[in-house]
Amino acid sequence: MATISEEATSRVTEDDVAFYRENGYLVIPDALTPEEVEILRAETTALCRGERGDIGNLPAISSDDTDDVIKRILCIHHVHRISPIMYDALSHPTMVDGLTSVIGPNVKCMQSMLFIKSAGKPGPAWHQDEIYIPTRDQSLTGGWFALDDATVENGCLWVIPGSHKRGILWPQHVQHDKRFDCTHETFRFPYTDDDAIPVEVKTGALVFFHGYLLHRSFPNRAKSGFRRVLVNHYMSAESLLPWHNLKPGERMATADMREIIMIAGEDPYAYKGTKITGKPHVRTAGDGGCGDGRQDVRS
Ligand SMILES: O=C(O)CCC(=O)C(=O)O
Repeated sequence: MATISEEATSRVTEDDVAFYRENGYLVIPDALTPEEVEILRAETTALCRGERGDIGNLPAISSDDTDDVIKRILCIHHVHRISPIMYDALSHPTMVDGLTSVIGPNVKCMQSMLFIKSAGKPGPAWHQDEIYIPTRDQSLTGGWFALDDATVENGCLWVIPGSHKRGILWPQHVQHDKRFDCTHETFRFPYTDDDAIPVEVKTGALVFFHGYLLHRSFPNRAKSGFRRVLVNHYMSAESLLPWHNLKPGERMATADMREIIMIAGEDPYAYKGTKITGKPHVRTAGDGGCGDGRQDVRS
């Protein structure tokens, strides 16, 4: 099976890190080679066909046409659990380079999300990822691989540069805006939509973004095609991860979700072991029928 590159190339400069600290995001163009993009696209199709194993709530399909197969899905969470190619992509050399530059030497990954976002599909409303994945030391970082050009038309990321710097988690409420999927919306923050900028990137780019950065994306308004993205989330290995509901008697201070993958350095909690047991699942698109998808859709 083809795999993604294992060559180490240092791409992230001190200026890049300074930009990230100031703005809360960073674009690394051409992080993926055209061949790597093709491998990840082909794997996306295989996952959407169900060829890599069980995906909870994968919608049924009768058509064999590739476009039909993938366009019915907005996003699959935790694809690395059943796809060796997606698993390898968690620690792509440019990803590791950037993450060790902005987080530190010891980095773990707890999540992958594969967005397809075909024409007409919505994006998530304003949010901060730390609301979903509490890292406690503000090390949460998204690493977002563009598998298509991401444009204003097809629903690229929008960010409020610098919004991470206050270190505040603003409140969230349920939203019924048809432009957005089932994620809650963050509100009552001291910025307006005019403070937001689109992050338009070419296929193969890698975008890093901070867990406290306010970001959202709009629907894919193109007439056809996809805005495919593989986005993984990472944090410092030193910090515990009190993600998911606490078990009876468990204290928040010591809760630590161990479905993690080390991608750089040492795991100070290696003695606890790790386990990757869950299955991937499909994120609900919205379309007026969110149901209990409005709960913590990041898990
Ligand atoms: O790519 C998108 O449309 C949204 C990604 C996002 O919000 C996230 O990964 O937190």
